[in-house]
Amino acid sequence: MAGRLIVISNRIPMGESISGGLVVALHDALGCSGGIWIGAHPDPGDGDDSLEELGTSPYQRLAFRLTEEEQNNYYLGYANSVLWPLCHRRGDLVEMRSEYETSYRAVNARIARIVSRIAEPEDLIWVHDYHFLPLATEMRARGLRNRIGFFLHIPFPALGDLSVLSQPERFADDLAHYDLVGLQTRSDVARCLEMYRADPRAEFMPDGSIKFLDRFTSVRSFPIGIDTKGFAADAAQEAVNPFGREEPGSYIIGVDRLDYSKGLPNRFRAFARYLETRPEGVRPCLVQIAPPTRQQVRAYQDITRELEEIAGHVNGAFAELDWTPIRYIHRAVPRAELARLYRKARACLVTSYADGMNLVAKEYVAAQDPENPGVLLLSRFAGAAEDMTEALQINPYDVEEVSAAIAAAFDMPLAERKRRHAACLEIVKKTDVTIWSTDFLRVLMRCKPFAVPEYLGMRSIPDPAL
Ligand code: GDG
Repeated sequence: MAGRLIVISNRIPMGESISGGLVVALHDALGCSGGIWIGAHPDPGDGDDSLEELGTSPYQRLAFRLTEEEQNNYYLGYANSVLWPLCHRRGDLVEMRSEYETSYRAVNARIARIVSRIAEPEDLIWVHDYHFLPLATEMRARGLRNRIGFFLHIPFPALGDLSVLSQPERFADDLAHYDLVGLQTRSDVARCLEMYRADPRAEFMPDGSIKFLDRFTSVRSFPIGIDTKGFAADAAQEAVNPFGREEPGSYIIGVDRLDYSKGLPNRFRAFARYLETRPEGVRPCLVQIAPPTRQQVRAYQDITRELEEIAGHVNGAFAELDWTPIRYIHRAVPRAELARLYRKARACLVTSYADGMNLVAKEYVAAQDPENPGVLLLSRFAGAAEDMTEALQINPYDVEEVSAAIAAAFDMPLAERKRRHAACLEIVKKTDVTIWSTDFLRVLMRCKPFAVPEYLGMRSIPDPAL
């Protein structure tokens, strides 16, 4: 790569410890090319254009600070109370306020100013997620001609749902300022292309790219994955015992940020239904790790309360002196413990109503002992279900079906568990996070440089690949 890689994401690793799939992948990609990672500092600031250095080796980490007002209106507001519910098919939870969108645009304009100051013509710019949809529009307006890629980690919205936005036509326009738009699945790509097909400003080119007004963009799927080897190694570490003396017999695991898109209430209901219908069967625990997230947003306070109530009811109805059916942990657990928890669990429940990919599904598979693996119960609405066809796919809206799938997981013979696990593991390896980032960057590097209208009298940068 001739230039540096500049990554922009809302979250940025703060300390020296590099863990978590995405962080590891971007860390590796940046480590190879030498580059810059820009993200939001968790503490508030006065919202100026300055960047704070968090570390320089093996690449630079730079943080901008949001004001409290920006944190409320841009982050909790437009990003997480408009775009997040919109993309997760929860239009009923969208909270429209004009100050949210104003702040969202203003923060994107500020980050564009900052990036324009530091980017050199040969640098590749990789923007992450729904916090920064209009960032390329703002960067192009400031004259940046670099190749700019975008990756959306969450589901691409359905065409009809975009009408929730005050100016839905800006969605297609903003995305078309990127040279490459990466999405998680083929279904996401289909929805994105449907949006462009319905837009008279877009034209499809013979090479599959889209001409939008005077610009070209490509849309492709790049299913994200995990650091498979690293995760499997953590899981096999026998020294780590997350339960101490309180180890349950057989248990099912669930690991999710406490988000309404993850279908947790129905998961608890389905588990209760299993206990009800199988009084003679295995008495497993459901170990649910659900660290809090976005707690200032009303919808997240509601789901937290609802889940506590359901867990209370289920435990009240079924618990015995020596057995608690649901162990609900409303905080984060260390990564090595998590890996170990996955390995020992007889099944993993993923019940998302909508999910870009769902890394938990891949982590669970990577963590298993191939000689005695557990069973993955995977919502058919998670992006991971598109390729992991040998998981036990479930409809999370159907409590009876999920409860029957729990029973099937406990009854499943070893040979079938091994066969299903081997097939899923193959997919997890094929979509390893390093493959994901290198594939994306390779395609981005091959994109034609940003087309500059002739009448502006500018020259586009030469393409070394041509
Ligand atoms: C978004 C998209 C897409 C969870 N609790 C703990 C913990 N975690 C880790 C898991 C996993 C990650 O958080 C969650 O990733 P998911 O993919 O399941 O879901 P989102 O957070 O919604 O992520 C999603 C992803 O972006 C990547 O593109 O797959 O669809 O929504 O890695 O292990 N980690 C630790 N303790 C916890 O308590 N250490």
